[in-house]
Amino acid sequence: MNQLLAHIEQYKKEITAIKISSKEDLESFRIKYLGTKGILKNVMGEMKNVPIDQKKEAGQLLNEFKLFVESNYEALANSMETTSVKDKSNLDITLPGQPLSVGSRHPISIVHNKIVQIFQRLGFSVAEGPEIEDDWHNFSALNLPENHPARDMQDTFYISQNPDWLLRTHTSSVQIREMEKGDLPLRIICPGRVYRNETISARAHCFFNQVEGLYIAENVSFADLKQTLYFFVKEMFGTDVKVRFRPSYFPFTEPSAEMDISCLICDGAGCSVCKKTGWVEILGCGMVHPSVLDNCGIDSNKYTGFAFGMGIERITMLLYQVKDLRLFSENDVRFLRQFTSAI
Ligand code: 2NM
Repeated sequence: MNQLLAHIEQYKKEITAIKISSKEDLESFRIKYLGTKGILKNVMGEMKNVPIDQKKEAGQLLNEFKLFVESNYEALANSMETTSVKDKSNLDITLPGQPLSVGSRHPISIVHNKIVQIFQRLGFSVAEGPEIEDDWHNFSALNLPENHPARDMQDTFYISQNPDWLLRTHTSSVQIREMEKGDLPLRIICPGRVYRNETISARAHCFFNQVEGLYIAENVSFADLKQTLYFFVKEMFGTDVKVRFRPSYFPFTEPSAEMDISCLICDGAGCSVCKKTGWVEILGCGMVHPSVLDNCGIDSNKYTGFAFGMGIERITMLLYQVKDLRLFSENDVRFLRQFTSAI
């Protein structure tokens, strides 16, 4: 019993004097005193040598010692945590700071915002609609009745649940919805994602982003269309850019046209981007077909309008000289972090 007492006193002194300065020291302490082959276990083992009449007293002593070791271990562990924060003796204030990773807008968002801002200055407001459409809003109302060959121009994803439903192939469906509301005059742009079933390549994807514009009022003419698009192009690509219109065909407009701009890469001299023509196509447009107006309950004898549509990816590729469409949806930060913009 006396021997046990002496041992405990000895260990207590030892423990009180201990100073640790690292996690390793703390762990050594734990192993030495609290481990499975540690001092506490050892001292507990001495219980068997204590005479029966002293066992009660010895048990109390040992319990007290156990609590002493455990509370000391906790205190040391706590002091470790606080000193590691407080101890600034080896803090090197000349080290560079922790870099903050700053995000940037997706190039498609940047160009989307630019386009929206330009048209908002001309009095257009933004309209949105569903990405899952019905046949009427995506096709029939746009002068594309069932079995019309022009439907083949759009490789459509249909929804198996309901043969009338599909993923919109253009945002013209939003414009149909707006025209059906009957609030005239109407001056809107419709940005949004559209879907087409195409083989994925550097120039095609199963989805892309579009901005379509629509202006319906009395006496709207092709001259208004041209002037609006001239303004857009100059704001978007700069005042030096040249513009030309070519006649084209769309079922929902008559007459229809496509608009080209002089190639930004070679300034019209001819390169791979413009396929040596000096011109690149950027949008389709035309005067809204009277049947489309009638389909939406608008009096085509009283009202006329123009419409246009462009792919945001295409504009972005021209503006930033991006060669492969797939870069826009791969989310590779090495590509994305090159675009910084306030908008
Ligand atoms: C284009 C080209 C030409 C267009 C037509 C309409 C609507 F709804 F008014 F009939 N919306 N968008 C249109 C016209 C779209 O995209 C190349």
